[in-house]
Amino acid sequence: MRSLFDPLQIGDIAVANRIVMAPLTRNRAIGQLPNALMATYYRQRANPATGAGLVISEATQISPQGQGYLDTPGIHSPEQVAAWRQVTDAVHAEGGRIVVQLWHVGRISHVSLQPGGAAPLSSTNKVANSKTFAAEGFVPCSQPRALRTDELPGIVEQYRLAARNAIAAGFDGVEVHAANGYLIDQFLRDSINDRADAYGGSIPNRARLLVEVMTAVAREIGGGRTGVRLSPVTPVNDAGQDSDAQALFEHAVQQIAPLGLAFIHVIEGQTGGPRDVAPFDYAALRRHFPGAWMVNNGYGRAMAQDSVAAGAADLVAFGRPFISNPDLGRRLREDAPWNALNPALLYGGGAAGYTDYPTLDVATA
Ligand code: 8OZ
Repeated sequence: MRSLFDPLQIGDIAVANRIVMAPLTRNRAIGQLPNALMATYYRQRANPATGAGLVISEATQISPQGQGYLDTPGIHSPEQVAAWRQVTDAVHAEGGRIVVQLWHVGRISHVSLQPGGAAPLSSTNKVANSKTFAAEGFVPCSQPRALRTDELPGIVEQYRLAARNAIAAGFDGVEVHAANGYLIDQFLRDSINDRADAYGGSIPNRARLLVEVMTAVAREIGGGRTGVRLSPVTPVNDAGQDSDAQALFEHAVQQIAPLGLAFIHVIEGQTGGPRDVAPFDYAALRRHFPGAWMVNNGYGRAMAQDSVAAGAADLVAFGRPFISNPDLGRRLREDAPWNALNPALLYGGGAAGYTDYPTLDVATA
């Protein structure tokens, strides 16, 4: 029987176990640059003997316009690429694997974070009824500007160049962030996308940007180093619900499956919330994809073990549990208790609530 602790070949990436550290926004990249504190944080979680078999980095903007929150890292400048090296080297020194999550927030942004104070870019001119975090604290999302059709090749190009930068920075691959109501999701869903061009209306049209991005990234770095994160029914970031999420996401997966992707990562239900927020047949989605299937959202030890043992998932991503338990892998193995999370220290700040959560050894010493 398959176990959470068995190795797996994910496309071109060999992982030592099925435990994944989910992408987690922590807002410690001052000036959009990865730093030594971040390298320590990732290193603490990267050794497969005690931590994750695969680390997915925090969401990382592919361009200046792709930023929506203060102090999130970028991967679009030479300085950022060089700064990521300390993180990828630290993870590899522990015997771990790491992919970077490529992110464009679209309309989930604020003019104060945009170059020249310009309007954030989206599929639509409709403002998101949501908040983001800027220098002045939590602020309502700004009025976006709908991208013109002739601007979309430039967006695809930003993803391609970011993927190239990822390899130059020492990452083992990338995960394209197509979830949680950010740019690609703003094109996918008819609850947001109100376009009249080839990128709006029908399901194939709304999936077009995702398919073009995945194709460009897979061509650039290889499908075997490329994954994608989807969240078919999450309502977060004012994403609403698509009128037929099942048909939309089955079409999307059918279209990208021939690219030979390393993995698909699915958030089941509402991100960080209830798993049963809306009906969705995830098993039907998986039937369209032959690669590694990664699941996420509220998994505990028994549920994760059962999922892998039953073959329902190949990998399980843990988010908040990995924040408060750097040695979550060991705790899963030994069925040890988990440290509680301090939600006040999630976003921004320094080492407190970031690199100071105790391992089992420290806690029992
Ligand atoms: C929490 C806070 C800010 C951003 C996501 C990148 O939900 C995020 C995010 C989460 O995917």
